[in-house]
Amino acid sequence: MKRMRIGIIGHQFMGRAHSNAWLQAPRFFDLDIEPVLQIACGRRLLPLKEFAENWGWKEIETDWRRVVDRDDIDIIDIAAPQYLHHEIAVAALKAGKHVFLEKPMAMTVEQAQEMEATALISGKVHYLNHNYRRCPAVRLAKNMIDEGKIGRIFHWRGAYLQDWLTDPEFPLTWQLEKEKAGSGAQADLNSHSIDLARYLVGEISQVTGMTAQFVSERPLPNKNAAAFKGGSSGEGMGKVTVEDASFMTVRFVNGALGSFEASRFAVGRKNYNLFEIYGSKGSVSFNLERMNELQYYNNDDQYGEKGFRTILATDPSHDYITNWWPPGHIIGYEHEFVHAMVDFLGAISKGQEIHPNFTDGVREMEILEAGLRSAEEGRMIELETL
Ligand code: SOE
Repeated sequence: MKRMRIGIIGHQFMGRAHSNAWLQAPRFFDLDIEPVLQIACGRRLLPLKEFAENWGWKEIETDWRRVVDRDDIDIIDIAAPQYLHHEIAVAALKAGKHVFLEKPMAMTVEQAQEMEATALISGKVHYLNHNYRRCPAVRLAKNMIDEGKIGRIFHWRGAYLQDWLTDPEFPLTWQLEKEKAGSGAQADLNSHSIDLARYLVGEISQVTGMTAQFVSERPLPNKNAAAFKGGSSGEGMGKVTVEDASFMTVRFVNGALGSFEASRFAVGRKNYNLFEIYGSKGSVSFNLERMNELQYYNNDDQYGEKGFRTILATDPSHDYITNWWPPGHIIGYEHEFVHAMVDFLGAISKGQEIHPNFTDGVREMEILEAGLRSAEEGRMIELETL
């Protein structure tokens, strides 16, 4: 079995989700490549050391350049904040590494374009991790749409709603700083919805956007503060420089009309990543908080017996399920990351592409940027004019 050594950059929420997935992938799936958790990289030595020991990373390093420059590293896993994505991904691809990159792709369209060009020239596998594409229930929706079960699509409705920033005392973590996050709910949450909309409905041609900021300054964070995990330093306040909510309406190239709602102030919604797709022959609806289920309305059902039904996507016929448990023994958030690692290693072994890749990422960045530009300028943006 071919072994491939991984260097991971970042050890917070995504570092944990990725480490778990690299370990579980060979335990539940037959792989041609064995992933080796070789070296973990982060800025703070003590938490990095604890992270490496907990997950079994063999070495640690505080300078990502030294990880990228190592000849014995085959894959670079970028699980760091997006302000680091461009520099690390370009360097890793130029050093001949395959790149597994956490979303969102970059800070700007220009950065994303350079990452895509470098990836295409490198001939290496480049993957942008939008984990929700690899939910069995989302794959079921994709298969039903591709088989024509929904017919001509009229509408997409995406709503990615959380509420972890509603408390004005929640500290100013990096997700709230433009120079580190690029933007707020738009890049963090609408990026996921845009990826799912492109995957399930198609490309977007026109965008209008509107944003809001509800809390303009917050307590400075302590060193342990992170997404969903507060902790103030007591050293004063800092300015929030991103939007708290970002809504868009779009026209798809195929004529469908769509809407996107992204907010971290939707009190009561924890990780409510919802989409609804309405077509001529039927409709589907998915919500990550009930991630094993797909709602389906079949417009060809018997008159008087029509209604949305709940499909539990845990049968052997549903993608990935045979490698886990019997029907009804549901899977969770972390399993999508395992599926991503399995497909990423499969793409390397077969010399194939995996989607979403950096070309998908450029499309996504264009739509993200169009939404924010529309909100700023108060006009609809035609995407090909970007
Ligand atoms: C915070 O909003 C966050 O961690 C996102 O950054 C992730 O992409 C999402 O999957 C969960 O919530």
